[in-house]
Amino acid sequence: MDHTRPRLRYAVIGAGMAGILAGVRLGQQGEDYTIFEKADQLGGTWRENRYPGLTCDVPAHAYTYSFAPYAEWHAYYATGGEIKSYFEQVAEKYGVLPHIRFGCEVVSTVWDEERSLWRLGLSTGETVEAEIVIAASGVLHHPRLPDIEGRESFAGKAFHSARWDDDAPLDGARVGVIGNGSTGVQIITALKDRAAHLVHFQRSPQWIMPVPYFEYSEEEREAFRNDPALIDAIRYDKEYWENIFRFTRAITDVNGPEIAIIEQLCLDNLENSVRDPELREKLRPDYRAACKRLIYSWSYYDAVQHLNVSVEREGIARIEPEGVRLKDGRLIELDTIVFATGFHADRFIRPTQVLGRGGVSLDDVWAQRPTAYYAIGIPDFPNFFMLNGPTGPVGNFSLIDIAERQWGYIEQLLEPLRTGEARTIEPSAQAHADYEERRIAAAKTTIFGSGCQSWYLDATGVPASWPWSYEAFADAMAKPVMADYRIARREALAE
Ligand code: NA7
Repeated sequence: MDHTRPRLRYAVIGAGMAGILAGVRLGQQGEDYTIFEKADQLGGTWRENRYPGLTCDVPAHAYTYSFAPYAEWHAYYATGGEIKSYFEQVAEKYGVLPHIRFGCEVVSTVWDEERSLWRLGLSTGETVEAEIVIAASGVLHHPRLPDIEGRESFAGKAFHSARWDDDAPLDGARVGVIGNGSTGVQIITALKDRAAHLVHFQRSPQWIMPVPYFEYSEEEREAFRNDPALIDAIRYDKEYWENIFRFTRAITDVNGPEIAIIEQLCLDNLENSVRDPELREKLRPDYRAACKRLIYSWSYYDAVQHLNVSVEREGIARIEPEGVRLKDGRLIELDTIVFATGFHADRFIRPTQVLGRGGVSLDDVWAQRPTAYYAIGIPDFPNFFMLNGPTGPVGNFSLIDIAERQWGYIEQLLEPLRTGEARTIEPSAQAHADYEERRIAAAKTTIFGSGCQSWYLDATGVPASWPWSYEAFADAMAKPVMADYRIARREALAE
């Protein structure tokens, strides 16, 4: 059937890595789009986190858009500041910046069935319309403060790692870091030479995977500038990708040989790096490797062996004006406390109020757990697509690569809307229910569900992530099963 191409407006929510990706791609296709960003700068997680030692644990050359390699990384792993600057440069180079409305939070987005469009309420008081919403609002951006008695009573500076206080005493000060995820580990590593006394409060020890670290010389950067093939050789390094494939297979095979190899590598790292047997035992995890997100570090075990650094495994009884009172009665006096206690990982686009067909609220649909068909869309939320939404892959690999694959999938869903053949598209309720049933059954058997606490788990204790291999994800994203979609043709609704 011949249709005229309709005018489509795209509202992209969030100017982080995924929102910029959407902007680049929509711009290349000449589409009419606006990115709404609540903050006054872009960069998402790389804007919000500024703590000392902030590093991406994906090799820098693998943590770029496939279409925008970058020669300037200072080292094999990039700092947060470098990554933010990279996104700023990409947004500028690809003409995305003029499409971003900064300081403009989307507070609601409501589906108008009659007109087949979304009405977005903005923090500025305006209402704007868009036929298509791309939710690129990030995952880990609602800080989770610990529920520790007396938290507010501390007399010094106390703050969450993602709300860094530049006035807090660090140099020559007594600093406590509560939390032992990637963030806590990176902060300890960065402060070991600055604080007079640095205390790492660990509720659970971590598996620490040793990784190489080296800086690139100016000559090497010059070579990268002149020959992008050198960058590709790192980005597409066979061994690196085999490790990723092996890692995701390991996640799905808790008794298999591959997870055993990971555990052995980490245990060897502990044995070979930590000299004091008492400290070594304190740092030894008692759950399966990769159950929590593996920590990649080349320097943490060295840092905790510095004389001014101590590891505290005794539970915290409360926080007092002078410091942290432990359950054994000791008081650790401190000037600064950093809560590296993670994020509410189940929020996604919320608190934005999202109302789909018939006024159905996303909050209600997600009352038990956030879900989406193949992590992309939700029944009754037409023309609404998520990047890095719930049940997407998580692990020690590049979320940029994940978002690019998701965008490739979304583009295929957009095609019938762009040609004018269809007015709306969304996954069918049946397809979504089948996907969730299979996903939950598989997720329970992954390493994430092997009995530890982590941000990977939903409120019912089921891992909230993609439970199959990386290859399976790549295959699924390569081509949508269009029969699983409910497509409203222009004239009539056809299932
Ligand atoms: P994570 O990985 O969620 O880690 C949070 C840490 O905080 C973890 O060690 C928790 O211990 C600890 N925690 C949380 N609440 C408390 C209380 N009440 N007392 C003591 N310790 C507590 O957050 P990150 O910011 O490090 O990293 C998040 C992700 O960002 C990371 O995975 C990367 O993808 C980037 P627990 O293990 O629960 O015993």
